[in-house]
Amino acid sequence: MIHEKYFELLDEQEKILTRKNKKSDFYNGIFDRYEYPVLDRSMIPLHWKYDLNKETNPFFMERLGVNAVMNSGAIELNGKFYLVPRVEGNDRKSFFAVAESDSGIDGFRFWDKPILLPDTCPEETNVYDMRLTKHEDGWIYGVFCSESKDKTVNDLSAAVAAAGIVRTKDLKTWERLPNLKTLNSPQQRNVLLHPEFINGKYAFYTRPMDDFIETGSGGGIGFGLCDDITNPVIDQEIITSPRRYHTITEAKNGAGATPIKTPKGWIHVAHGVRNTAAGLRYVLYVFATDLNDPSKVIAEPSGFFLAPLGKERVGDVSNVVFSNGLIARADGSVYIYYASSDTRLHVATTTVEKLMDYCFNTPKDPLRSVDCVKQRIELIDRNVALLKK
Ligand code: M1P
Repeated sequence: MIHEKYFELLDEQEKILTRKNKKSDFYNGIFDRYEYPVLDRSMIPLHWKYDLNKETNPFFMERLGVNAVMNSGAIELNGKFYLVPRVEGNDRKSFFAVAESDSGIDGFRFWDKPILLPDTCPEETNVYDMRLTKHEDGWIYGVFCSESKDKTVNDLSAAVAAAGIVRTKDLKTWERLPNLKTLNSPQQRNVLLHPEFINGKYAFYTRPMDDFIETGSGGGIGFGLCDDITNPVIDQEIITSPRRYHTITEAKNGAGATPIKTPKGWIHVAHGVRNTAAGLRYVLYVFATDLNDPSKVIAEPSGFFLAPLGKERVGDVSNVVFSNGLIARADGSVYIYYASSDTRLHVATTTVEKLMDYCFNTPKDPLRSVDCVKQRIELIDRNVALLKK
C-alpha cells in the first residue's frame, strides 16, 4: 500500500515543477538571470528517494536522500532541451540523470531513472560534471570526471581525477570508452571534447593538474589532439587560456561548455578560480578562439562574465558558480546553464550576437591597477564628451 504522505508531497512538488520561471531584475546588458533555479533537489522524483510502501516505510522517511543537483551538461535534440546534471546523493557520491524541457528555462523533468554507466573502471569511486558534445562524427560524447582513491600515498583523502568518456546517440544507451590518457599530466579534470575534427583528429580541452585539488604547475586550460577516440591518448598538450597572476584565474581555471561556433571565432564559457581569505571564489569568464585553430585565443574580455550573486553565493561550497553546459540554438539564442555554490542549477540567457559583442568589444585586462584606472578614465572621458554634446 502506498503511503498517503507520498500524494501530499507529490502535489507540493508538482507546484514547483509547473512553476513558470521569469527573468529577474538583474541587468548588465550581456545576459539575463532568472528568478528560480531550473533544477534543484526539490525536483528529484520522490520515488528516487522514498520507499513508497507504507508497510516497509511507515514513517515515510527518505531512504536515499539527494543533496544537490548542479553542474550540468546540456544539449538540444529535436528542438527540446536536455540536461545531464551532477546529482549528488546524501552519501556524497554523484551520478548522472537526464532532465528534459520544452522551454529551456523551466519545466525540466527527470526521465524515469538515473543513468547507469557501464561499470568498466573498478577503481572509480565517483563521477561528475559531464560535458556533452555533439561531434561531427555523428556521436554525442559525454566527458566527465572519473575519480578514484590515490593508493600511492598514505592520505585517506588523496584522490586521482581522470577524464572518463561515454558516447550515445539518444541519451539512453551509453557506450563507455577508455579514460583519456594524457602522457604529460598526472591528473585531469574539466576535460571537454571540441565538436569538430582538427587536422582530422579529435581535439580536447584539458586541465593539466599535478594534484587532485591544486593544479600545481598546470598553467591553465590545455588543448591536445588524439587520433583514436576508442583508444584516447594525448601525447602533447599546449596551453590555450593560461592562469594569470592577480586575475580571476590565478588559482585555476577550466573549460566549461562546448564552445559556440560564430563567424568570428569559437566562443567559450569557462570558469576561473581565485583564492580569498574566505576560500576559493569560482566565477565564469568568456574567451574566443580562432575558427581554424581553436587552441589560439583571439579575444578575452577583462574580468568575470558571471559571478555568484545574492542567494547564489551560499550553498555547500559557497561563492562558486560553475558551468559545463550551454545550448546555442539556430535562432541565435543561447542558454547557459550554471550551478551556484555546488547546490542548484540556474540558466542565464543571451544571444550569439551579444556574446560576440561582449567578447570582441570588451577591453582586455591590462593586468595592473594603474593601467586599469587609465582604461576606466578613457571610458569616462569619452562618455563625458558625449554627455556634453
Ligand atoms: O567546488 C567547486 C568546483 O570544484 C571543481 O572544479 P575545479 O576542478 O576547477 O576545482 C569541480 O569538482 C566542480 O565539480 C566543483 O563545482
